[in-house]
Amino acid sequence: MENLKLEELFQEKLDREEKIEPKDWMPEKYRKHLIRQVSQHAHSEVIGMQPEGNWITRAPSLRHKVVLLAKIQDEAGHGLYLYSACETLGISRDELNEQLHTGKAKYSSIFNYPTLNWADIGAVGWLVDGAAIVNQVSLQRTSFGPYARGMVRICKEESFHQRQGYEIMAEMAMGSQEQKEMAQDALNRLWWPSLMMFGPHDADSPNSGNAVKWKIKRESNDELRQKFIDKTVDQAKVIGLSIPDPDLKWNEERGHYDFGEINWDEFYQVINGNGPNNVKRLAHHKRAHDEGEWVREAATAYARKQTIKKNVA
Ligand code: BYC
Repeated sequence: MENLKLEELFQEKLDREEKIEPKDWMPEKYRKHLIRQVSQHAHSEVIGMQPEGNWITRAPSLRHKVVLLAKIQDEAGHGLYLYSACETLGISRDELNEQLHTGKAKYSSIFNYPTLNWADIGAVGWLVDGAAIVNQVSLQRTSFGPYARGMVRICKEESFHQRQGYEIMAEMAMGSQEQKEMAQDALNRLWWPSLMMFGPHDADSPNSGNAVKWKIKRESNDELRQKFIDKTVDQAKVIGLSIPDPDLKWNEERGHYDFGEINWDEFYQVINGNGPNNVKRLAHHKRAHDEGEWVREAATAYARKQTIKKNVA
C-alpha cells in the first residue's frame, strides 16, 4: 500500500482512540518522535536516582532511609519499563545509552540541580514527583500502547513518592525555626526549575504539533504546568510555606492561579548542558555503566548457555 494511504489509515486508527502497538505500521516520524520522548523519559528516571541517592547514607532516621531506598529502587524500575517500551520501537539499549552519553538524547532539566540538604529530598519528592505525576497521568492515555501501559504502574508508584516528599516538607515546616527555614529555602530553589519540567510555552514548543496530532501528548505543556501550579499552591498553604513568586495570584475569571515569568534563558542553558550539575551527572552515569560491564557480560553468557542447553535437549 502506498505510504499516503497507510498514513491515512494510521490517523483514522488514532482518531478512533485505538492504541498503536509495536508491530503495527507507523510513520517513521512517529517512531522517531516516540524514541526521542520515551528514551528521554527513561534517562530521566535513571539520572534522577543520583540527586536522591546522594542522601541515602545521611537520611535522618532508619524509617526515612528505608522509604528513600524504596523510592529510588522504584525509579530504576521505571527506567527499565521505559527502556523496554522504547526497545519495541526498534532501537537497542546500547544505542540508547550511547545517545545519552554523547548528549544526543536529553534527560529532564530538573536533575541537573543539586540536592544540598535533607529538605531538598522533601522538595524533590513533593515538587518533582508531583510534576511528574501530573504529566504522567495524562500520558496514560498516550497513543503508543507499551508507553501508555507502563505509565499506569509508574503513576501509582509516583503518588507514593509525592507523599513521601510532602511528608518530609510538612515535618520540617512544622519543626524548629531552623527546619522551617530549610524547607522554605528548598522550595525557593526548586520551585522554578520544577515549572521548567513541563517544557517551553506551547507557542515555543517545536514538537507539540505532531505530538498532539498523533495523540502522544493529550494535554499541552502549558495546560499541565497550570494544573501542577493550581494543585501545589494549596498544598504549600496547608504546611505554611510560601511559593517564591510575587506575581502568583488567584484569577477568579480564569479559575486558575496567574504566575510570574519563568527564566527561559536558564532553562535553555540547562537543557543544552550548562546547568549546575550536567557534567557531574553524565560522568557518574558513564562511570557506573563502565563498571557494570562485567554484569552485562555475565548475563549474556548465562542467556547463551541457557539457549544452548535448550537446543541440545
Ligand atoms: N528537560 O518541543 P518540546 C522523572 C526539550 S520526571 C529537558 O516542548 P516535547 C522523575 C525537548 O526534549 C521527568 N529537555 O518537547 C521524577 C525538546 O528538545 P529535543 C521525565 C526538555 O517533547 C522523579 C525541546 O526541549 N518525564 O522522570 O514536546 C524522580 C523543546 O521542547 C525539557 C518525562 O520525560 C525538560 N524539562 O515536550 C525520578 C515525561 N522540556 O528533544 C524521575 C515525558 C523540554 O527536540 N516527556 N525539553 O532535542 C514529555 O512529556 C515531553 O517530552 C516534555 C517536552 C513535556 C518533557
